[in-house]
Amino acid sequence: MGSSVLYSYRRCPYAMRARMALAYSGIAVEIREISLRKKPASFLAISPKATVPVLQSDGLVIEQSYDIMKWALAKSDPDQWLSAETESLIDEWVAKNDGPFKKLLDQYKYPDKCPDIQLEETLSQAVALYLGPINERLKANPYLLGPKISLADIAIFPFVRQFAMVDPDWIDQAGLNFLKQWLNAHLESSLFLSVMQKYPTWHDPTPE
Ligand SMILES: N[C@@H](CCC(=O)N[C@@H](CS)C(=O)NCC(=O)O)C(=O)O
Repeated sequence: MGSSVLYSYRRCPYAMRARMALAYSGIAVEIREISLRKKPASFLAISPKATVPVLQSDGLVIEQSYDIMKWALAKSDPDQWLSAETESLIDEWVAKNDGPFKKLLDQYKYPDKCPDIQLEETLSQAVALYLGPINERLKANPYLLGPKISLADIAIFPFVRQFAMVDPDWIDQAGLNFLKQWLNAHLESSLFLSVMQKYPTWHDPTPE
């Protein structure tokens, strides 16, 4: 395989999950940490939609984090994070995460941008729609789909992490103990820690 490049942003949850899948699959990739305020021309040239992560590999460009994860797992999935039997269920969890839950997360993180929305309402919707059902599932099993880790856990926990970081006491107050345990296990995992190392900001080489 030729060289692969991932345009990334360390704290972006979409980029985190892509980096984790690539690392898990053992795919060598050059991580280019970019500035979201001053995006490099080489990145905009391959992906005018201009969101991270974007993977470039052998002439292929993948512009969606979940697609990057699946691409990586199709190459190597030693612990079977994804299978024909689990795929549609995982897709459902991820769609719920990337759609309605991400919307609530943004409302919660940036309340100034949504002045009409009440904080309590956002929190209760997030619990009813998403965090509560996850907590219920985790009562019986350590992972979302059962006794084994799957792509769903990895695709979702960076977003739950962001939610929990807004107010570190809230998760306890809300009684989401199983969710908290699951989140902490992922945050302490060597996989997560390995993709959170810091890189200097990438700049395109200046033409001679
Ligand atoms: N659907 C995209 C969403 C990616 C996304 O929204 N990334 C954010 C950073 S977390 C971004 O690049 N935003 C553009 C910007 O901030 O300029 C994916 O799954 O990769």
